[in-house]
Amino acid sequence: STGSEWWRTAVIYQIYPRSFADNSGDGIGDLPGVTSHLDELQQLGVDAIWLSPFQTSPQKDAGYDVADYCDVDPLFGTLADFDVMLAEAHTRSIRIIVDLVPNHSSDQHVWFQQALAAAPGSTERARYMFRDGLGKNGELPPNNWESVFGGPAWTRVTEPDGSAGQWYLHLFDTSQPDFDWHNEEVRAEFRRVLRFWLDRGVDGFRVDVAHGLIKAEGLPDYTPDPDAGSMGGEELGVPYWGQDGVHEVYRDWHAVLAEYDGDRALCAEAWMPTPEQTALWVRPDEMHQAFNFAYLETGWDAAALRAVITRSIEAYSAVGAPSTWVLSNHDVVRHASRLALTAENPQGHGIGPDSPGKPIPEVGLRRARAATAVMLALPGSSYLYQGEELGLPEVIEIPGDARQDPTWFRTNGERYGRDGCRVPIPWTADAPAYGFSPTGEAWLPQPAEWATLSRDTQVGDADSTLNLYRTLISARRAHNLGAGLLEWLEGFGDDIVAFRNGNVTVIGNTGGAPIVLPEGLAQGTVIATSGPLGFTGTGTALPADTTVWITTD
Ligand code: ISL
Repeated sequence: STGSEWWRTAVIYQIYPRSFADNSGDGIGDLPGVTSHLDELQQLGVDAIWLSPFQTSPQKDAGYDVADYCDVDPLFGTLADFDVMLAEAHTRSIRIIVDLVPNHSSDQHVWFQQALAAAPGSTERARYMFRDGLGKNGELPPNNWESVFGGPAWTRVTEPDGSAGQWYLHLFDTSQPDFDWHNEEVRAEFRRVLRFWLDRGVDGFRVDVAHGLIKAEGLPDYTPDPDAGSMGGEELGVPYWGQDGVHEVYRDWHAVLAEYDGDRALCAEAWMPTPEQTALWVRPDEMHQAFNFAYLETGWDAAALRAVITRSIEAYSAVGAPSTWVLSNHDVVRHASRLALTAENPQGHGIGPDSPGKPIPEVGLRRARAATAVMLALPGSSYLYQGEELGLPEVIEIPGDARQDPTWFRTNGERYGRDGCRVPIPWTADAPAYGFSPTGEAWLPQPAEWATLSRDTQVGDADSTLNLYRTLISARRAHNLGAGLLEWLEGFGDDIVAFRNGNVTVIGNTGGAPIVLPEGLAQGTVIATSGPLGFTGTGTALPADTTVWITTD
């Protein structure tokens, strides 16, 4: 990964630090834990790591509530530990991108504490979104917006003199006040934060809620259409997502990164409804990548996959950006469960963490392997989420008193939240904590099946999910698939995803029955397969829920 614009073709592995590896023994993962497992990531073959937040935080939203953007939370180690990790990663040719959370800070950030102590109308308040309430005594919130985590998006403060006071906006938890991005002081501060990490040597940033920084003028009421989905459907009507002014911020950041050598990159978490809308974030003078959530939201369904892949490649290449592909992250149900057959969700559509149903684990894992084998053959850059290379399922049985996600608390247990995809990684089959922690218990309970899914258990098994990922990533590199061009193959039937990328032919079977491969392909070399192939009287069969990579020359 030394070429220029490495991010165009990279395989990027998301580490959720609190659940990756615990070195200190407190049951929470940390940066020395990351350093101690870099060899395994090098063997997996990833080009870069994206680290979810490790900065100073009271951890009300697992670190997405930052109190100091330029330091490491003691839970995760120190800045010196960060520097060691970065250097050790670079030694192994693994780049590091860090999470940046600009939409909101923690309520423990010094600026918010100053804002609370200052008067309405002060410069301290102007860094956040304070407003007077409505009603006779300001007892009603300034508008009807709801928090993404449930409940109202406004909280009323008590003024320094003890009176009931103004309200502040928080699109997420009450502990995550939104910044006012029209404020030049906020903009200057984030340029400083970017430079702080760029100077330390990071290769880029994943930008949290990159669609939310600017709110519509006048903060108009907004009532979501329940049928349109969380993003408000294809109409750009949500007054806090995707407002035009947000792009100015990223043009500014693009210029900051361009001052540095070494191809630093910005990746937008802009959860917009369509690839065309997301592509606005990756115009040539803005960010370099944007997560393709339309792809993540597509189930294991050939017609839907063909459509979203075509549409994504068109939308991103129209602005000169690479497509990205992603199946899992720390906010959604793990795809080994999401893609499983359920009565309500026959093709695994949807991403809701809140009603995963009762997936059939064998079907889920088979489809997850097949879906990953499609994804890693696509041109562009792919994101992996820690644990998917082990085929980890969503953990559904977490007792209420062990749950930690604010969504669970803010909805009184009506929405499970995202803990099920955040359960600490099993490194070994043994106690304590399946090798996650040297002592003590993992911060979320780990299920008994972690023993058979552990990395140690899988590493020597040629058919394991771990070895499938290793094979796919190394074949992807050997055949330069990230930089290739996709050419659809016709004539395989509705349930089949079939394409060529360079000299590799990829056939994925999303249907319920095996298909017989045409003779030309059957005589080729199978360079990777997500599951065992079958044989019928007439030739090689590709079973249901299986993807194969074949070269014919
Ligand atoms: O916009 C959305 C749809 O309502 C959300 O999906 C939103 O994009 C997403 O929740 C943002 O997630 C990120 O920011 C959150 C944090 O809790 C998540 O973990 C993070 O990935 C607040 O910082």
